Amino acid sequence: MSILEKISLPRNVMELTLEDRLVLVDEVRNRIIDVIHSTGGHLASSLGVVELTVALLSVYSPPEDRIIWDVGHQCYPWKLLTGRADRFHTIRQSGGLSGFPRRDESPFDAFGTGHSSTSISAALGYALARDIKGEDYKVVAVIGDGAMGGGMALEGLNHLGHTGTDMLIILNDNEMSISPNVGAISHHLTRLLTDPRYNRIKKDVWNALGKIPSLGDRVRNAAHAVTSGLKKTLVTPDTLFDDFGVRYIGPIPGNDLAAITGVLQRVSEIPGPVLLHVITKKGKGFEPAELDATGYHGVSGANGRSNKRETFTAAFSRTMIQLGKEDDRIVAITAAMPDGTGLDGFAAEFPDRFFDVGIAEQHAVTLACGLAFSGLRPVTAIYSTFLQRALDQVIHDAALQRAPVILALDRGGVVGEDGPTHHGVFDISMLLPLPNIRIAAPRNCGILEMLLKRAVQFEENPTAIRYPRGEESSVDSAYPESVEPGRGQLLREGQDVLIIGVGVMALAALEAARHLARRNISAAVYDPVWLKPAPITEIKSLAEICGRVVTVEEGSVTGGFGSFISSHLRDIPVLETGIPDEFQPHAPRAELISCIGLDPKSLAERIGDFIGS
Ligand SMILES: Cc1ncc(C[n+]2csc(CCOP(=O)(O)OP(=O)(O)O)c2C)c(N)n1
Repeated sequence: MSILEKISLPRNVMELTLEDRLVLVDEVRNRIIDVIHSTGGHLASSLGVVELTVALLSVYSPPEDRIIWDVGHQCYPWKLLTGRADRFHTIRQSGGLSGFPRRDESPFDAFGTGHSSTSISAALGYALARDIKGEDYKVVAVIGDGAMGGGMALEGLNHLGHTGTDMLIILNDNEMSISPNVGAISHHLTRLLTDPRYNRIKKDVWNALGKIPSLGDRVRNAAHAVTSGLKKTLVTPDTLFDDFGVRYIGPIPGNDLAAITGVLQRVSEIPGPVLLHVITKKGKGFEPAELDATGYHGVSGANGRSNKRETFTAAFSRTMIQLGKEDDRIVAITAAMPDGTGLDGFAAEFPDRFFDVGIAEQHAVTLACGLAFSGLRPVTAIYSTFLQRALDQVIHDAALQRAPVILALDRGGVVGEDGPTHHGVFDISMLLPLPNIRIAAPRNCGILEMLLKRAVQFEENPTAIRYPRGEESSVDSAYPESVEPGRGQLLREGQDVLIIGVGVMALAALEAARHLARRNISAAVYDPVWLKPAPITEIKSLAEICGRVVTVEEGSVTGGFGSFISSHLRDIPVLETGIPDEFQPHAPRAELISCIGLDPKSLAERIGDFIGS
């Protein structure tokens, strides 16, 4: 029986000897590599924190002590060691474990995450509640160097120092966000790393443990020697965090189990706000991931994508390079996702016109407004789900002031295995009520290209283009020369019902119309292309011919395009279909779409019933 198999509760980790914990580290790492190879998931970040997780569980006692993981994508070792090892193979599969911490999955997950930079605020909430209620437990936020640059983390830090409460922040520094980390905080951390004191600590640890850590008493003694050796060097004055009122300790080698456990033990006894700076290696223990931490940040499983057709991201990427060549007003902005958004190509060609602002979506949008008012044409590429962070910036800075910025919203719709924190299903409902904004949703890559080229020509007002994750469909890749705002495209004529499909849902609608035709129902299919200004006149006249309308969108049905259209079609019955008013779980995208009833067959049935009624 492996040691991992003996861990049914976290306290079992505390009961292990150091040598067993060292074996456990290897077992956890191997298990993650095996499982994520077939399921896909966030591999490199989780591999980097195996020692840190074992150390945390050797010192703290969750669930009484609250350990809060920022972003949560590095929680796989945590899941394995907090009673979920037997279900770990189900991670990210439908009905299985989530790829992120979830309060409804385990009492050991103190705070649900997926979006970045929330851990300090959440942990501080716990710490202040503990103080008010006179309770006695420890609170720890574990945050990466990428997430630390996010606005919320800095807001939390600002408040924490002011409260002076007892709380630990572990800053897990691997010098990487998804891509190499950027910004002043990142530079500051690197400077601390190159401080001779850190190298001295590393040397001490190395000497104490011996080159190959052998097991037995030697390791235990060595660990003790390390911790006492560190006593003198532990507390390094650091003006940045000390000025925030938070005691800075570090940097500490975080992939060294004996060292990190010993240091954590001591740090847990220091009262007040403390920040422990821990250095880890992203992808640790799996060579390909160590060498390419960006490529292995998130990996597809063995049954991953087919990659036969062009993805929307790739189409965006190539169009941006083309636009960059043709028009030197074009600038591009990403919030720490140059690869995911496809802006890496533009960045390589036009480094002076590309800005990676770190995990800072709010800044990314407002920065674009300033650039736009100075005559440039900024394209800010953000996943739909992360635009949620910057809603006020879109309203107050872009729409109200009519800034000609382009928001390229990738991953609009359900995204699949990353689940509810990452589905991009609220963007249409969020943006539709905003005056001045244009919103478009292409159903294929050609239309995306056309829309982007059109959007950069507008002299005034923001334009949001939302497109889904993955490849375009093989059903239809034809596209028109140009579709102006307020005009759409009739894809199929019909007399009994008008189906309006938003973005790729227009293609599901086309398929549904073919099913309906077999039942002698003649359905017209219309792709509005522009959701705002919507092609209302065209829709009204088609609706009058058909007498009934069905709207289909891969977005929240509440406040969505369907309800917007329905408000314009007073006397015509409208069936609005889309994402129902509940958070969608994690599962493959196609499976979610059919569960929601947005696949062509389900749509045809729903439409048939609607007509029958
Ligand atoms: C608000 C928000 N924007 C973007 C992301 C996408 N994202 C996930 S992990 C990550 C990098 C996090 O870097 P870091 O905190 O250093 O953790 P590491 O992966 O290096 O361990 C990013 C940008 C996100 N989860 N949340």
